[in-house]
Amino acid sequence: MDRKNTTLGEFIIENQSSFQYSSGELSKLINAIRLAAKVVNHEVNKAGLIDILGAAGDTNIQGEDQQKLDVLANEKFIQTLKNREIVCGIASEEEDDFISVNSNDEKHQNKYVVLIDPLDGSSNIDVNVSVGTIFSIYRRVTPIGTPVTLEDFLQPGVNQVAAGYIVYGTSTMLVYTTGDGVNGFTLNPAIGTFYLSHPRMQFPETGKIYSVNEGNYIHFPQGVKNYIKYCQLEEGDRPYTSRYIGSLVSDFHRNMIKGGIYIYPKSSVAMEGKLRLLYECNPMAFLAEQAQGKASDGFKRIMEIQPTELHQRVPFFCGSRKMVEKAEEFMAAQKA
Ligand code: AHM
Ligand code: MG
Repeated sequence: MDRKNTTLGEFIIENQSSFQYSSGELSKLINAIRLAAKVVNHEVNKAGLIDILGAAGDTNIQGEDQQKLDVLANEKFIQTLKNREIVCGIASEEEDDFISVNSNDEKHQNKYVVLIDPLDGSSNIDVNVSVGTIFSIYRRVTPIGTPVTLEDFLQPGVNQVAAGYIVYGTSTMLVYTTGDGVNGFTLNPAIGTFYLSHPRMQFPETGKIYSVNEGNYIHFPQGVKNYIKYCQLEEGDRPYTSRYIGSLVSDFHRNMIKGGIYIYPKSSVAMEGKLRLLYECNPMAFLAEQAQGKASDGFKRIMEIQPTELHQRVPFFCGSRKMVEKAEEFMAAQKA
């Protein structure tokens, strides 16, 4: 069979039996995400046409302005997951607290929780730059039929059952893993179908792109400053190319295809960095590792961090394995 003709729907069915503890529930869940992705894609595409641009006039829990499309994407994903009754809990970057979905009702035997960043990089919408959705799926740790608790969401990334992102770019792609490699599907907008366009995606072992907001250089730890200087040095295959979209999903996607490293370090003004462990770093780390790449906080593996709060932030170094290891060497040398 020509793999390029495989639709995401077919792929999900074909691969269902390879999931551990497969019961079809995870397949249904990924199908629901696929559906919500199409709805959000439709809205993102017409952002410039209708009056949905601009701030919604509200702020999220981190005190940041919410864009209208953030709110809309949040609603669409939550609604789709809730209506189909396929999860027992949802946590979103845009919600203060987690949401229980009939988890205390014995009739509902759903065992998965979803953590989601409905529209990442949304400050880019007004200027027609790619944005993304990031999702992460865990099995609940508390008993089925009892209310979900914080414990079900505060799991280390190694417990993820599936993770992925949708990039609303020049074309829209859904990229995901269930722990058996990473596959990318491109949306044919004319018929609303995702096709397997990027089977078995892998980060090149090393690359020539570094992605970091260098405007914050002065505030970076010495280890990061030294690594950036290393990237810029004329030696061997360096200097590297600097590419920073400011949209994690897009920067990650490009680096996975071309080879590169993305860094959002801690700084003297943001002691834990900016990105959220549960909604952004863990899912991207799972994808990176499944694509032969690496993700760390500069010192240790992202997926082994035990979360302590829903909206926890963490420094993030992610990309081609050898590049992340080199950055870690610079961090270790400075112990910061
Ligand atoms: P958001 O979740 O509020 O959109 O923030 C996350 C985004 C990432 O997509 C991006 O890599 C980063 O913030 C850019 O931050 P900065 O503008 O500080 O470089
Ligand atoms: Mg985000």
